[in-house]
Amino acid sequence: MTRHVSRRQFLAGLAYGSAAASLAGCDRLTQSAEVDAMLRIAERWTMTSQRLLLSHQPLAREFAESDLSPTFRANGTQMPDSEEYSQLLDGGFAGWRLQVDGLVQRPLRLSLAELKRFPPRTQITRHDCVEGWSAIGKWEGVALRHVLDVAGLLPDARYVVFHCADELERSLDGSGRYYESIDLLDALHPQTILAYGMNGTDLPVAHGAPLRLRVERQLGYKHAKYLMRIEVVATISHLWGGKGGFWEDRGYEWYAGI
Ligand SMILES: Nc1nc2c(c(=O)[nH]1)N[C@H]1C(S)=C(S)[C@@H](COP(=O)(O)O)O[C@H]1N2
Ligand SMILES: [Mo]
Repeated sequence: MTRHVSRRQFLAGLAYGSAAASLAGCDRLTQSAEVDAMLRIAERWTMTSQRLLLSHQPLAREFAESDLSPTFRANGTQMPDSEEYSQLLDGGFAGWRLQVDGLVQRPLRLSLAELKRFPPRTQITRHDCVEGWSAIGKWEGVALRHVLDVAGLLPDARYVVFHCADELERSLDGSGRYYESIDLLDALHPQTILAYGMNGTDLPVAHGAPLRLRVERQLGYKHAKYLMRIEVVATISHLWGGKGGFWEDRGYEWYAGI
């Protein structure tokens, strides 16, 4: 004997428990068991696709101390030439503050000492530059996620922009300033850190002192050095060339996945 199950009964059966009991007080639309079941299915789809996205967030490979490159090349700016940076460097970065603003609940101005009091993370990873060289280094810093948690993201937050101290290209309007941006998937990734240490010492000037980004699943140019300000935004199209970064504005890919 085959028992015919109507589409309505089938959908209703997918809903957890008794639709009638759980729907008291709801409006007319959701009082239909069918609509209720559809909503539950949609919810499951959303959850499943989100889980899928997150489960495809692999960790970049981490290495051992014995793998450290004997020399780690410096690239791009190796000494920002602004008066402001020189003064900060002369003062041992005691006067430096990382500004965190934009779409956050609590804008921050963090000193190096404050950043070092946050839970530290150390990782040994390989840096790959598009110009065709790689080097393995040890980075110590704080998870960007932690800083964003302290600041509190507002609902429209989608990207994190990194404003740097250096001008890589001379310009009158500031468009030669180095900057970068990543989306929240990378910003909240456990290996995305704001590094103040390299190979067991304070971050050297050539490598971005006092603070640089490490976003390990992307190419070298995403790893902004000489951080001054972190801005949380909803879109990146209003910034300089509109492509989300110094090199992106000059033709490189915004998503530089390795
Ligand atoms: N502020 C700033 N960040 C920067 C650059 C730069 O010129 N200025 N160069 C980028 C490039 S192309 C690379 S490969 C890495 C180099 O980092 P390193 O100097 O520690 O090797 O920094 C990236 N971040
Ligand atoms: Mo690079």
